[in-house]
Amino acid sequence: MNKHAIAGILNEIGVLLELKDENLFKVRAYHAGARALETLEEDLDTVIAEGRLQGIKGIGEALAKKITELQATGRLEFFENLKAATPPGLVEMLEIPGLGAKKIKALHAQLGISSIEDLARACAEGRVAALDGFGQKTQENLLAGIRNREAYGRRHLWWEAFRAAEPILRGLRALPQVRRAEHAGSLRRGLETVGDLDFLVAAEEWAPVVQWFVSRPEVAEVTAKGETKASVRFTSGLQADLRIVPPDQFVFALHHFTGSKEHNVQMRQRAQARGLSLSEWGLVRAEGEGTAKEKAGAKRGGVGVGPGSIQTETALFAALGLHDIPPELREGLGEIEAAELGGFPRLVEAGDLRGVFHNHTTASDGRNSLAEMVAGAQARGWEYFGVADHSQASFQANGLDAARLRKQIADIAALNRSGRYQIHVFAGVECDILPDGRLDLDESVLRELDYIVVSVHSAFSQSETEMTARIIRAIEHPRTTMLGHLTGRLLLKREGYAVDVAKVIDAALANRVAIELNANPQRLDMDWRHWRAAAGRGLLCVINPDAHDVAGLDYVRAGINAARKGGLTAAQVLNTHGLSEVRKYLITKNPMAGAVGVKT
Ligand code: DGT
Ligand code: CA
Ligand code: CA
Ligand code: ZN
Repeated sequence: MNKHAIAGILNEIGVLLELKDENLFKVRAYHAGARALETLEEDLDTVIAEGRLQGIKGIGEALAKKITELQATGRLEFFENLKAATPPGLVEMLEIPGLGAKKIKALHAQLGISSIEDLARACAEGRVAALDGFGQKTQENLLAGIRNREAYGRRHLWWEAFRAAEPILRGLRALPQVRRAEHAGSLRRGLETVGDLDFLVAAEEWAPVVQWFVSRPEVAEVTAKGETKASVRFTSGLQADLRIVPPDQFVFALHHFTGSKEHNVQMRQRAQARGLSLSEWGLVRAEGEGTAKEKAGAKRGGVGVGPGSIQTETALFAALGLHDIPPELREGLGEIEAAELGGFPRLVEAGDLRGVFHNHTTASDGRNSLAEMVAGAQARGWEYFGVADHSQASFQANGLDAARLRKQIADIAALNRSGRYQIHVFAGVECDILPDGRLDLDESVLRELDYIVVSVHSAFSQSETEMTARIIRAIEHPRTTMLGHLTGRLLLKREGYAVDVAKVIDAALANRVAIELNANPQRLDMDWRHWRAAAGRGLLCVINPDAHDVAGLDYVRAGINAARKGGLTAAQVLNTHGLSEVRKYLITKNPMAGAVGVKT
């Protein structure tokens, strides 16, 4: 077991102990131990092998024994027993925003609440507000948190859905009966959350395909099974539909099941206005009323629109007098009107990216070292890589003060000069926007950096007016290069803080500050719905993975999705531009930008 997994378990132990009402010193010792492991710069296996674990600050004898056991066996008896002794309902309550171990303990002791359902009832009956340290406002927030959890519980992050879908799609394509297979639905449209997966297959023989699909090892339940379709629920809770069609219907079915519903309704109306009828089976002349007839017509290749003439979605759109519409734009938000007037520009693609800016290392709360992150970025074929660790106010993320930041700048300079990597490393920071809108670091150190990402990480409950003024003040700082995760939302978990997005966009435009499209699958912030109009006015987007480890660099794929949904072209995204173009942009904020470690 690696140190991050072990740290995770130590934190869990801390929480479980607190729920059990253990002495707070003991509780804190586990959290401190977890932090010590997370920030350990050396290799844990080496430290243990050399018997030096106990000497590390924050790790005493008892903790060292437990860490060693976890590292060697991946299990810890003490933890297993502790988990078994804690009511699962109490642990689940930790998922409600605003509920920590302390409050859960109070609810349990004073009202006998031991599950989320108990809590919902107690809130509805007003019993929680009456408790010491709770009050009316807390009770309302808890109830809202429970409702959110119910509403969100049924959807999944695009990234999770994508990762679950990929191997199934590959498996389907490898079956001898399968001619074509695609995923459809919200996953293909690149929506930030996905209700269920939709697979579409063209095959002449159906039974073996259905059988293969329902017998995947990750299937927990087969909820429907027919001749040409099946629905399953995976152990992860994600559900998936499979539909099989004859090859000549594939393109119509693909378009239909890609949706969205709103897009489909508008497409059908458009077909009707032209005397045609569009369905999942085909595009036929509307004269033959009735589905069965349509279906038969479509099976012969589509009456009236040229037998077999429609083999691609592009041809399908063309048959209705439309330019091609990329799946990401099919939300019924005016894309059909736009496709009538002209073609869409080529949208940004993953291969367009030449680098990324907002990334963390072990210097703050990242899990890979500077060198590991740089090597990872280089392996992805990028030209440049920006390091933006947290600043001092984010103490929970081990943020850097001026002295530590200067040390990192020197490390980056040395790395650039060493010639060890072809990729250029930019020195930046993710600087906290303090509650009053000032930046967390002084000008004297800010001007030594190539760029500055400014982000809100505290005082989330400010009013919309305060928060908007706060962010705008940070944007107006002469050294600010880009704004990080504009609303702070965590999809399916936490709403963003209240902020007037339109005013922030105006300020970013006025100050020529880029806004980040944070590509972390939980964030995708600023939301795609704002991008088209803003970029049309000249707002520069930067797609950042906010990576905390090397694997996190791949999140850019989720960001590209969101950017495409926002209609962005490569030119509108800063980090599709080459190194010299990017430098030109960065020096508008700091004449010394791009100079760290560059020989002059
Ligand atoms: P989701 O799964 O909630 O994230 O969203 P979708 O868009 O994947 O929806 P889903 O799985 O219910 O259906 C897949 C597609 O099938 C949907 O995008 C459009 C099409 N579709 C399903 N039901 C209807 C319907 O009642 N009318 C129309 N026009 N299209 C439908
Ligand atoms: Ca779906
Ligand atoms: Ca579905
Ligand atoms: Zn951040």
